[in-house]
Amino acid sequence: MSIKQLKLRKLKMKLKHPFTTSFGTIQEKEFFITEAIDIDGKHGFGESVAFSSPWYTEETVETNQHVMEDFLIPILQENKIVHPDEVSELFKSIKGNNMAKAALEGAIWDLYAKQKDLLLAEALGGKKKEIDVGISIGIQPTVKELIEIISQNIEAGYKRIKLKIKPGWDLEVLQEVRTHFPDTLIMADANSAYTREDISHLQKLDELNLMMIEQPLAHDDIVDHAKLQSAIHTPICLDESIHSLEDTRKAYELGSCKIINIKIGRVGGLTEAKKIHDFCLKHDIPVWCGGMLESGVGRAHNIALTTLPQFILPGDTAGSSNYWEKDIIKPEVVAENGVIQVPDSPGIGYELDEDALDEFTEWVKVFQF
Ligand code: OSB
Ligand code: MG
Repeated sequence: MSIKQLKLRKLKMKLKHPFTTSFGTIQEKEFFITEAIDIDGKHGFGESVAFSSPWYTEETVETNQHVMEDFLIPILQENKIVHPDEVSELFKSIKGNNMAKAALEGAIWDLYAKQKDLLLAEALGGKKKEIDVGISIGIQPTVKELIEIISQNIEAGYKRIKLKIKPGWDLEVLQEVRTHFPDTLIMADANSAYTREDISHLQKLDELNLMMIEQPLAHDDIVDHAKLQSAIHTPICLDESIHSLEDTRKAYELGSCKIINIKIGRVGGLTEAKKIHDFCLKHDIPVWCGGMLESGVGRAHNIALTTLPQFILPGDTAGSSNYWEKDIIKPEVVAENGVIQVPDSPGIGYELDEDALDEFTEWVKVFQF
């Protein structure tokens, strides 16, 4: 693929509204935009999705930088790549650190698609021209405010509403929400806030007709989730616990969940995401694409992945304006009535907005190949 240069660009962007989950509040997103450049001057872009603190999983912005600079980029410098599927193979000697791996692999996938004059979606084998999306709503100061925000997002046409929950902000809140919105597709995401001691409490959520409950138990568990799934009717969706096709297979065999949330960063890149997708397609497991409060570049990758056929449930990739005053891509991602049109130019299909990039960039490092 003749990569000539790789750029790491560190950005910091302030979210329009703080986003509160069971593990804490995120107000600012620090991340890397990766850029792979070939001898013809074509550019491929990726994004690192880890947060500043290891609250969601163990990776952070700093561990991403360390692992990319000290281990992954040297591997890329030493090896020729013909197809982006080879990247995850090359990275196998480095354990874990999936978000760091995905950030680099993503830039290479985008570059590959542009070299072949294909949409990234097409390069992955995706056929959809538009995708359905929902929205994820953080924990709010009051139920009244939550209900107001849900109303606005139903009005905006989002295809499903995901609500963050935690002990003390769950059953009663959801009951009130359900009373206000009897027919809305609603799901809850606990981000690992419960334990097996809470099984009888979680059984009470069955009365709420939720589409699913996402990651109720520990971030690294699939055993207790199986126990919980056999005790509740609401489908469990795994997020944090799934890092690979192997994890997916084991969760499926154990009965730990009925739905999988695929996040490109958490599984180490698009190649592994596609493998998980293909397994789920074969075994009739519904999947959807999760979000990590990404900028436009990460959002574009999510859109491309979601064009694959088994993404039958609406994902978390809401429009740019839900997160940012100004995104770093042109045009920004727009969801109209909960539908995003897949862009139709090569690669990720969006241009980088140089002014916005300059505004949010803290530093740039260049690696020669
Ligand atoms: O668990 O899906 C999650 C945001 C931050 C950390 C974890 C999660 C989330 C979201 C929002 O639910 C995703 C998004 O809108 O990008
Ligand atoms: Mg989640």
